[in-house]
Amino acid sequence: MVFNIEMETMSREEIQKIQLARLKETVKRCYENVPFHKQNFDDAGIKPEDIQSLEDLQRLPFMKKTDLRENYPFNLFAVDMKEVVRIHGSSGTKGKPTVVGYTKKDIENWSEIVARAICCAGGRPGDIFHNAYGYGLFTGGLGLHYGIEYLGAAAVPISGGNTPRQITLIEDFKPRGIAATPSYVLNIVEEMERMGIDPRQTSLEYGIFGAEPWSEEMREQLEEKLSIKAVDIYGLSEVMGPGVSIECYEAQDGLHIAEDHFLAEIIDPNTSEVLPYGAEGELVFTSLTKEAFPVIRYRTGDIASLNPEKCKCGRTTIRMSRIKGRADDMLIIRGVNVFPTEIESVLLSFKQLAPYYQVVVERDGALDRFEVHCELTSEFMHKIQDLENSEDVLKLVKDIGQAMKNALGVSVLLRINQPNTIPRSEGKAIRIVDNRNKVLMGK
Ligand code: DLL
Repeated sequence: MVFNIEMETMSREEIQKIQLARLKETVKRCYENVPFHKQNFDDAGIKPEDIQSLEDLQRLPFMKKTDLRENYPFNLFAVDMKEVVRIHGSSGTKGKPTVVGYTKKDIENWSEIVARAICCAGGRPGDIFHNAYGYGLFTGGLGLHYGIEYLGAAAVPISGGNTPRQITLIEDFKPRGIAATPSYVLNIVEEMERMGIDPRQTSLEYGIFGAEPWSEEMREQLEEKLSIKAVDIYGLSEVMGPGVSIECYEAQDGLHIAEDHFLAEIIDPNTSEVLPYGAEGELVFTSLTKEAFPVIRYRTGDIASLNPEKCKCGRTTIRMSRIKGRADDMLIIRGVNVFPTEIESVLLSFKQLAPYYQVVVERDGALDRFEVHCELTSEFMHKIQDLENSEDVLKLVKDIGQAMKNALGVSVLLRINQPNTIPRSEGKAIRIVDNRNKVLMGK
């Protein structure tokens, strides 16, 4: 097993040297093998030989999700299909799925990247690892799976769903690690409580959670409820899958990018201008080692910032902040930009609320109306008895309203429901329900 841990503690000069050599190879591979890239480079008047420094990256054109759709299914692949050993993609709920491919070498690299990520989260060889990410076209399940095996840990490939069975296996197999979306882990915790099992008493010691935006307050709840360390893992199928970056368990302060495989930039989403470290903007990734599906300056749509400071864990790799949200999911409420994670932070700071919520968007004449739907915990419901006529609930609504206004700079409509009314997730939670284009059927 080759484990390139030293890549994580190199000096900036050393890592940049490796990055430049790999960037040159990637650019050449794209230019020579993918007509889409050749055309884009020619249009921009750039040849692979023009890339002589990492700064030259900025001369290259961006790639977007629409480029993947327009080249569906395999036209962006840079190798012969005979060399492709795996295909993943998005579910395609918004049109054609986006398709990505991997060679044997790509899978080997990805496995190593994820194995390193699990170590970063506190995992080690010999662990039993409960993998509740969905197995299938989605990269979560198989991505983690190969990394767990590469590390020399035992993968429990349970996938998502069938929550009572998940709990039986956690009780019986006694895993140290667990991976799932944060929203699904909450669902597992709730089911444990329903079954009379104390979630703090399981064998679990660390959790690797991601694939959807989540807040610091959500981390606190998960760590408290399960008595574990919870770290954030990021990735996207277009760039590879899970493992592009991950927090370390020592600092839990930003996600270390696997910089020997991915180059990150932050750009202004409106002007495409590259922004300095610390500035918030859209994350852009260039792959450095991928063979089957290399990406050049891929615009992720995810909003974050970059921090080049050495971490207290000893790693020197650039860290990205938690993802604030996807640019597509940004709500504009009476002129103010709001991400669901910001709403989550406020809601989860109220112990009377269960950690489930949705933002429902309706058309109200010519305007959009945003309603935040949340629910009470069973304990609080039990205490107040009557949701409609409780002084405590009135006070709660007022307090949350004020806290939202302070945090977001705008007031939002709040709907507080009975316990168990917001849909539970088995994968990525649906945070925004957009009813604006819903056609009303019937009489
Ligand atoms: O979600 C890959 C993954 C699997 C990451 C398991 C982590 C764990 P996609 O289905 O292609 O891939 O979705 C990628 O999900 O562009 C982000 O918007 C969002 N996302 C992924 N990880 C995080 C995270 C996988 N930690 C899209 N925080 C990305 C916030 C995340 N958003």
